Amino acid sequence: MPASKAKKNRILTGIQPSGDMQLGNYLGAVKNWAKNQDIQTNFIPVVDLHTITVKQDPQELKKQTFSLVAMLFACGIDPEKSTVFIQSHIQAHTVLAWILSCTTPIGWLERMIQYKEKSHNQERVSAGLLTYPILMAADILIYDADEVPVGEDQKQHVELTRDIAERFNNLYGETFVLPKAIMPEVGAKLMGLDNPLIKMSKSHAHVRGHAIRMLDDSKEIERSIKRAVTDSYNEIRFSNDKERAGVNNLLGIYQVITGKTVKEVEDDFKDARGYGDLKSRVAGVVISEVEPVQKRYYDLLNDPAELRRLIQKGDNSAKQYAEPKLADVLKKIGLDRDGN
Ligand code: AQP
Repeated sequence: MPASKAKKNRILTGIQPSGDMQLGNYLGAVKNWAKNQDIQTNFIPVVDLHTITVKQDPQELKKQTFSLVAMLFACGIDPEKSTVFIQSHIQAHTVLAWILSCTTPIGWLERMIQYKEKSHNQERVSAGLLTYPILMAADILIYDADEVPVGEDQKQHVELTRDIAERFNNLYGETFVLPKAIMPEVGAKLMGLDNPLIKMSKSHAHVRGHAIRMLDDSKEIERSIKRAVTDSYNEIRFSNDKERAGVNNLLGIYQVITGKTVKEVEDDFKDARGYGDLKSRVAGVVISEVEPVQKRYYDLLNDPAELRRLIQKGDNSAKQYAEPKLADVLKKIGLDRDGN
């Protein structure tokens, strides 16, 4: 088949409205989704139903959800090429999740590492925390996604999705595509500025000083990077040494943004005067990277009618895939409305 006619891979990749998008979400994920949108078919749900497994302030959740959609477009996701939609607007996801929960053994869920970690030492654990990988499976399977880009922590959930799909296919006949987890390139994982041994996260309890948020102004970015944990070696080079993880992280951020090789990055800093200089140069490239994104974000946020239109467009496009798929599933299990 000529390359131009080859079927594009279908990618499902969600993002939670659990806080302001941080630089790790952008450099490690969203920027790549935008880069690849001509060669793959992207489905990008803002997974608000996943976010409520942990208690959220309702007004804040609503604000974060709409803000995140605007941020995705500001980051270069093109509404003409990718389907961005709000998970809770497509009710077929939750219906399918219920159906799949009836064919999924509870032991499969209890084995999930993330469930064990998140429920550990908690007095009350919601059923949603246990069953949310089934909702994630529904999110993926309802679009016949071929690939799901995930970090190490979510790989097990994609494997579970394959098991869930396989079991359903065995019980009711070929229905679901078995999706593959794909891991992002090494180096695209940003670590916390305050603790470079943990991943940078938007919902971190003390997000200031921990993460660079996409909406931080230049002063805030400079301040956060200036305070970033480093070491006493005063040597600017990449290293796998845990003690040097802070400097490694700053160099990694510089590298992902500039697209340079390890050697080119280290050469750039040959003349640097210590970590102070490293930090101000890293802050400089970060600011140049996020400023145009911020401008596009505020332009869109100041045009709520356009934002609503884009959300409606994404929702409608997602429904065109999700609803017929759910209808097929309902038919297979004997819940369709056809009396014959
Ligand atoms: N630090 C990171 N470095 C590289 N990639 C990252 N991603 C998240 N943090 C980093 C990637 O961003 C995408 C969307 O993530 P998500 O919002 O669905 O959930 P997450 O991975 O749990 O991201 P956060 O910021 O850490 O959110 P909270 O604090 O709510 O848990 C994913 O592709 C993820 O790999």
